[in-house]
Amino acid sequence: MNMQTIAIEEISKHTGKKVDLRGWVHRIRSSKGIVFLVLRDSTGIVQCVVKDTVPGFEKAAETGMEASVTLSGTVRKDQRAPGGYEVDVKKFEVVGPSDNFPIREFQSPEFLLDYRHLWIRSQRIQHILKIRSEVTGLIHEFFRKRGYYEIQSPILTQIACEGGSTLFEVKYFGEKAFLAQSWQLHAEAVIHGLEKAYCIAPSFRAEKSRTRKHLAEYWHAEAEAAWMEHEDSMKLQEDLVSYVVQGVLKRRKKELLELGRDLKKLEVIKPPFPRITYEKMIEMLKKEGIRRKWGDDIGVPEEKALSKHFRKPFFIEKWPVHSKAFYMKESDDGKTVLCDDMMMPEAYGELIGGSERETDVKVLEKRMKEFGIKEKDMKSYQFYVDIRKYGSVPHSGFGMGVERLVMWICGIDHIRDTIAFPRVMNRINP
Ligand code: NSS
Repeated sequence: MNMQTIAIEEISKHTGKKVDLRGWVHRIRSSKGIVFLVLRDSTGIVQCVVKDTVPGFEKAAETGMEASVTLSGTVRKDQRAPGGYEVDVKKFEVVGPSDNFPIREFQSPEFLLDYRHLWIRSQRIQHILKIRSEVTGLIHEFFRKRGYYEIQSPILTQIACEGGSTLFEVKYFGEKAFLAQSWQLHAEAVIHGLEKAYCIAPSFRAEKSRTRKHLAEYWHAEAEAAWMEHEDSMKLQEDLVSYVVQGVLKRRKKELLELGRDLKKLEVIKPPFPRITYEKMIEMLKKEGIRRKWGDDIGVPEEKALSKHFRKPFFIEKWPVHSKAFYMKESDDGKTVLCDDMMMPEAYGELIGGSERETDVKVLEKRMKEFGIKEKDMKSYQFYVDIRKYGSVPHSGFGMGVERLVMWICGIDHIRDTIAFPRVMNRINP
């Protein structure tokens, strides 16, 4: 299509002038010799009026929702039109017809997921995907400004970074392999050369429960740095989240407002974020009438009770040794590890999991046994232990769920709409 078309968002600059437009039919209705058609492109929507004197009027009158069209017309200011402008069409053509578009108003979430390949055109999903694109762009920007190198790590592995219960198994030339749960264990090797590394990559978790915030395939923004201790890692995490949120506020305000997001909830996101220890968390929960004993994990009721106390994201640090992963460095108290979970406000739950890593080979090997890594599997982890034997340095890192961040920034209630084609337990299509 070699027409010199303009984007719909540019329409106000062309008042009184003739323009060429192309896009899809968002809505259409006709009455007595006139067709009102709302045209959509990736930048917005505009109402176009086709009268029966216009060449192509018959085609316009028969056009179905979501047909692709090109048209030429004159831009007119009109307070009553959505967006404040209207186009008086002089010429109209259908590029790709569309009969009986299956999506109508008020359809169930499951129906919309079955037709995700078409629902993806909706204004709502487009706003979210634009915000998502901004989020990943800002994450890259943040790390690069701070001298981090982007590193890709293997997706096919034989190691379980986050325990065996959520591994996806695949066949690897006759051997058993898994889809990566995290880049972390390989990244720890990389930072003994590059010092600072980050990635945005897919991670896989065979989550066997249906929740509002778990995907089987999600995008994971992870960072790892040599010489970085637990405290510095938390500073990096709060800086990252603040940078992304402020960036989205600046660049995607329109989409946030269209989604009905309360911007005040985002404006306050600036460092520092409050910190509480796991021990303090148990006390806070007790005051809320929720009893949790040392070593217990928390779920949605606890997240809700805690988040009432915070307007910003907050850290829960220093969890009991055996409640987290094998690789975390033991604190001086001997019973906790130097780790943090960053929790989102408004009861959105965990956004980031991070820790300083254990560097003592003996402690690490002891932990691997305690966490159930079998002797026969040890050869796959040998590289990880090896890193500690040759010029080991204190180091830390963390992982942030991109969809979790997008979900909270957009203020939406289910993670599935933060990614173009969600993968959850009962769905691998389209
Ligand atoms: O399991 S984590 O808590 N931590 C790790 O994977 C570390 N190895 C990361 C690291 O230190 N490099 O996952 C990190 C984050 C977690 O806080 C969530 O925001 C997100 O990854 N996450 C998920 N998002 C969507 N769906 C699922 N299933 C999911 N699991 C974790």
